[in-house]
Amino acid sequence: MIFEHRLAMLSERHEELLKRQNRAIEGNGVYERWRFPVLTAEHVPLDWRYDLNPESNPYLMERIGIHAVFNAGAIKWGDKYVVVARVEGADRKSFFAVAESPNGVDNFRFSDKPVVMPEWGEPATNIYDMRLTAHEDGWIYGIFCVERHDPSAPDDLSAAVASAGVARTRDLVNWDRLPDMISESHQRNVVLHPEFVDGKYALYTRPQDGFIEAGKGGGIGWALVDSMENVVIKDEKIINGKNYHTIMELKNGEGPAPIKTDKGWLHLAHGVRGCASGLRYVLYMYMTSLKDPSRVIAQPAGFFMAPEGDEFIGDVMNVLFSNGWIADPDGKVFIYYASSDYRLHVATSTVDRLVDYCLHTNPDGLRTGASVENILKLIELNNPS
Ligand code: M1P
Repeated sequence: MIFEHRLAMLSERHEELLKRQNRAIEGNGVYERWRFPVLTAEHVPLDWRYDLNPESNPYLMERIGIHAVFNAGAIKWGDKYVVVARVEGADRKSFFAVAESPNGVDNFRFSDKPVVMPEWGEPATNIYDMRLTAHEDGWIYGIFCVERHDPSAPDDLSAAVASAGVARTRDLVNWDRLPDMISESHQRNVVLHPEFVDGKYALYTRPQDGFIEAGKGGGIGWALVDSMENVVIKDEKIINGKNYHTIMELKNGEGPAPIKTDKGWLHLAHGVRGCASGLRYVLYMYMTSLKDPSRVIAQPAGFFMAPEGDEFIGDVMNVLFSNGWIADPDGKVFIYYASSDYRLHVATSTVDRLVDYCLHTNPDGLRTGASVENILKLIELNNPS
């Protein structure tokens, strides 16, 4: 009786959630947020969480707890909007799961099973934050963070090493795992550029001295490599660094693979600063040159998006993070961003609007006086004498 009642209730609620229609909220002209998160722990299929046999689970208890669904890579697949989400269990282990939607803003449904990512080398303790790149070599690459306990600090249970894992697929189901990238630094937030540059694969990197702390490292780096089959990051140059009293004072990292436009490459990234309540993660944008994708040509001051309302609250408060977006052929852009390491949202814009935002927003003058000058100039333009 309990079993039947609970199963009917759970199935009905789950289906209602999956079918819930989303709606756009009028924004600042640059993008629109959408009212409901597109994926949460509650969207995860019931048969991943519950033993659905009344004999072995008469109370229909949740046997496997799922805590959060967040930082997702994204790609258009035929006419479907597909994300490869980071799903985190109650046991704090993350794994990847593919979900697709017919319209990019609601009705996301997970595939039948989570992604089975083949191991490489010492099995990872945790894997997360996949960036998907449909490369001109014909493969779809997924680059993600691979986390293992730091072997040099066996007694420190929070000491970890972050490296970049590499896998590639042609169908988003079967993944070939390639060797993890070799780097002198901790590497998280590594992203593959979609085109060859000077005949080489181009990577956005994020060298750090420690697992959390950027130390002397940090900034978004750029490295060219001959092959994705044995990546050794050697000559890295910082193309987008940190600055005092900015939204990226502490560290920053590339978001999804950049979008090509006729005015340059559009980039979405995250910037981190420290404050009394901890680390604050916001999203920002910049553009690089078509001729040289490592040369920044525009960067609006400050954040593009920061947490609002419920987005502030979650497992890790005050965080927006994005590692996936989709540009449709008609120029519409779907930005998949996660809030507070807990849920996945969508915001929409267009290539034209994002380029306009990048090219016509003042850069950071790095001091109060410069910010006030910009406001005065705008007031003058709006009130010609
Ligand atoms: O908790 C916020 C984010 O922290 C890390 O990002 P970064 O490497 O830039 O500090 C990642 O663990 C990311 O998944 C997480 O959202």
